[in-house]
Amino acid sequence: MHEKPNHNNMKLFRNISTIIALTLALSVLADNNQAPEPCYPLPSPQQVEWQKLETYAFIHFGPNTFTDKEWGYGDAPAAAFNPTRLDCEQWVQTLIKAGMKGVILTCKHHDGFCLWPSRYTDYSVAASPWRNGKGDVVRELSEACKKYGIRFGVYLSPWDRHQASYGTPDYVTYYYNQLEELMTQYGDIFEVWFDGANGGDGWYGGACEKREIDRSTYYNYPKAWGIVNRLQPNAVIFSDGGPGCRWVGNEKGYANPTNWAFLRINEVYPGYPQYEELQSGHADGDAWCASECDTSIRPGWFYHENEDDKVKSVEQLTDLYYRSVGHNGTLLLNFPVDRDGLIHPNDSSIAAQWHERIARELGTNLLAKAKFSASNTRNKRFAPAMMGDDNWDTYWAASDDETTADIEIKAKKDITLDCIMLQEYIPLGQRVKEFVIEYKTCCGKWVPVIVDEETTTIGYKRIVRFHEKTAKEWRIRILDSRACPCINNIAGYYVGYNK
Ligand code: FUL
Repeated sequence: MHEKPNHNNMKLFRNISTIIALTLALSVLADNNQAPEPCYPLPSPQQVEWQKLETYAFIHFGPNTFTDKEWGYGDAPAAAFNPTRLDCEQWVQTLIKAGMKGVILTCKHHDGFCLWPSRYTDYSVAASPWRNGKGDVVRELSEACKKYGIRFGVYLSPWDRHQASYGTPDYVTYYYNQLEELMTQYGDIFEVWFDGANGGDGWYGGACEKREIDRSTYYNYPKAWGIVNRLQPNAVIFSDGGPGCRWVGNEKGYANPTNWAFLRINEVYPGYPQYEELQSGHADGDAWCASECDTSIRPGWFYHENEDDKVKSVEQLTDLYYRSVGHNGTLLLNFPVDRDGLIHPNDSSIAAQWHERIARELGTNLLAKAKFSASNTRNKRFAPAMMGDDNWDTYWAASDDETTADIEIKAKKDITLDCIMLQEYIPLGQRVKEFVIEYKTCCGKWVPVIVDEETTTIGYKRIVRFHEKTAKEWRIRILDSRACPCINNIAGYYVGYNK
C-alpha cells in the first residue's frame, strides 16, 4: 500500500531547495563582483588625500630674509625682522594662481626665531618692531588659507641655533611645547615638516659652539609624532623617513621614474646616509611612505635680492612637474617671501605662467572618446571602460593571479600623442613593476613608443612623455606586477615634448 504523499513536507523541501539555489546564485554573483584583495603596504586615507593635492607651496621667511642668509646662526636681533608691507593674502592669491593646493610655512627655521608669539621664548615676532610686536605671521597665513580655500601646513625646525638649552632634554620639552602650540592654535593642519638638517654649530644663548646630538634618538620623534597624531589626526608627517611622507633624497624637486611609495620604515631616519635611495623608495618596503619632491623657485630657500633674476624658468618648472607629480610624488615648491613681506613679482609671474602651461598641456585628454579593452578583466564591475571614465574611484582590475595584461585603446581616427598619464588605484596598493606603451603602425604592427626614461612603476600617477606618434590604436602592456593590476585612469595628450 502506497502512503499518501505529505504535501507539507514536499513544499518545505521545495522551499529549502529554492533557498539553496538562490544562495548559490548570489554567492557566484558576489564572487563575480569581488574586488581584488589589497596588496600591502597600503596608504591611510589621509595619505591618499595628501597625494591627490599634487602641488603645494613652501614659504621660507624670517630673519634670514633681512640678513641675507640661508642658515641664520641664531644671533640676529629680533629687531631685524621688520617687513614693511607683509600681506599673507597676496601670498595665497599668488599661490592659487600657481596651482598650489596648500602652503607650508617655516614657523621656525634653524635660527630659532618664531613667526608666532610663542609663550615659551621671547625670540619671536613679539620682540620685533613688525606690527609693534603684536603680529602673528602663522595666524595671518592660516587665516588667509581658510579664506581662499587652500590647506595650511607647518615647518618647525628641530635644530635651533638660538636656544641655550639646545642639546639637553630641556630643549626637547621646549620643542614639544612649541609643536603643541602650532597644533592647537591655527586650525586644521595638513602637513607637519620635520627637517633632518643639523650643522652642529650655533649661537646657543651666546655659547657660540658646536653641539653634537644623536639625530636618530635626541628628539624622540615617535613622541613628537604622537603629539601631531593626537592633536591633528588628519595631518601627514614629513621627515626623511616619514611616517606620513618621505623626503625624495634631493632638493632639486624630482623623483626617479621608478618610484615606489614604500620604505623599509625602521631603516630610514633623519640624516640617513643612503638618502639617494629615497629617490626611488624601497621596492621591498614594509610601510607606505610616498615621496615629496621639494625645491625652491630660486637657487636659495630664503629671499636674496641678487637672485631676483635667477627664478627658475617656465620650462624648468614644467619639466619638474612631470618628474615629480608625474613620477608618483608630490611637488613642494618654495617661494621665498621678500623684505617687504610679499612674494616678488618675478616669482609670481613665472609661477602663474607655469601653471597655465601645465593646464594647457594636460587640458585635453585626446583618449577621452576612445574604446578601452583588456586581455583580462576580473568581472564587469571592473571593466576596461573604467580606465577612460575620468572617475578616480572606478578602476579596471585583472583576475587574481594575473600579473601581466594588455590594455588596448582604440580611437575612431588617428590621433597624435606624445604623453600618456596612468594611475593605479592606490587604496589597494602599488602594484605595477614594468610596462610598455605601444602604438599600431599602419601595417598593423605593434611598436613601442620611444621613451627617454624607464617605464617601470606607476603608483598614484605616472606621466610618460615620448617622441610623438600618430595612430588610431594604442596599447599599454603590463609586463610585471606584484599582484593583479588595478588601473583607474589612462589619458593621452599632445604636450609638444621635444619641440
Ligand atoms: C633643509 C634646510 O637646511 C634648508 O634650509 C631648507 O629649509 C630645506 C627645505 O630643508 O634641510
